[in-house]
Amino acid sequence: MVTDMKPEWSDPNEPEKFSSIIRKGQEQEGQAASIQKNIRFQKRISREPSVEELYNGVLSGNRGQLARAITLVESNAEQHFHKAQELLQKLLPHSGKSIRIGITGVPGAGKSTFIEAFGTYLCSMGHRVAVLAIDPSSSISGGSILGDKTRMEQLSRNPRAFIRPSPTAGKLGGVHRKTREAMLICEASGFDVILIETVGVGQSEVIIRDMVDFFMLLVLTGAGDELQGMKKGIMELADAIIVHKADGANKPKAEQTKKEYNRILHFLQPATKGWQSKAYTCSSITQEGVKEVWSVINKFKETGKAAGVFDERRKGQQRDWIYSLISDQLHYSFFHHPAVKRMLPQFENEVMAGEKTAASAVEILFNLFLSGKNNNC
Ligand SMILES: Nc1nc2c(ncn2[C@@H]2O[C@H](COP(=O)(O)OP(=O)(O)OP(=O)(O)O)[C@@H](O)[C@H]2O)c(=O)[nH]1
Ligand SMILES: [Mg+2]
Repeated sequence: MVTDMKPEWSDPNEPEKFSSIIRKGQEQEGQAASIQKNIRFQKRISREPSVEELYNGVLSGNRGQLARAITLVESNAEQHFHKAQELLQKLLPHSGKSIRIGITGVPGAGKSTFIEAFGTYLCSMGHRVAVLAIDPSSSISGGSILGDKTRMEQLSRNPRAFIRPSPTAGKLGGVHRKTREAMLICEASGFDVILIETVGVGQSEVIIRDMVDFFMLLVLTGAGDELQGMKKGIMELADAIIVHKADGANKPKAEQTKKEYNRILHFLQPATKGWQSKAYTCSSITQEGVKEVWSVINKFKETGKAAGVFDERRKGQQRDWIYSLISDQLHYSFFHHPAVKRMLPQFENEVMAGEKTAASAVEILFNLFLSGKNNNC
């Protein structure tokens, strides 16, 4: 008989998302004792770890506890939010010691392949590398870089690396907060290079720029049209532009594209005060240029630290974070307010029918929200 029994732990807010059903077994003679023993064992391993256990696990570099700690901050359950914040508060003094690198580019630019090559190189140099992702499509399609693990095969097997697919958005803050908090946990666990990948299609590159020290844009060869079509905005965010896949027959074209980007970059507002963003060529297949990217990042860190720009940016990011959390929280509270939820569809129709102005609908909704009342109007 099929029952709807669930495991000891499943997200109470999304119980239907539990991924399997459990079938009752047929008890064989003499099995009772061993089943009891097994149940006790299961209980021991499936118990949720305490904040203290996670804290100690993360600090000692225990990968299992690190993954659990990130799962906790990614949880959409309300009771986990407070536990996660308690953990983060304790870990905060141990975070911040890494170089945070953002990598963006159009789909197919080779971001994942670059991370595989770059990350593997850094591990061979004795670094510990954590790879996180902001996937703007994940909250819609459920996709993530999980599939990319196959493209980061070597890196995902490297004991010095840790790859975490992108979280899905939830109610207590979106993907933004979760990625940022996952980054702090990885730092506390001893990862000294954090790589954050995002597809450059919209707002995600602005979000990523706000949480990293160094931001790079991966582009493909293609002069003229493609370059003209590239949004100036995204180029102005980049500390380096990497003309990727500079190998084989593509190499001379890549050199040419590099020159063209350099010409444009020269006229743009620098992304970081005192740093001239430049274009470089690189191939993740032949590894040519991979080392150079790391030297550029080190140079950037050195000059930025000396000029105080590096620490200034981090402080500014911490401050801005408060505001993005406030807006996340306000957004969530407003749209989940029972009266707002109830009245909004009606107001939408009235506004569309030209019976009410949008501004007056918003005013009524805000009055309802601020009064805390759940009644209809
Ligand atoms: N020739 C050449 N091909 C490359 C290089 N890097 C990546 N590729 C190829 O480009 C394709 C896309 O690479 P990905 O790493 O998946 O690109 P991505 O930017 O992560 O793509 P999305 O995750 O879909 O946004 C793959 O077929 C790679 O084999 C390179 O350095 N040289
Ligand atoms: Mg990818």
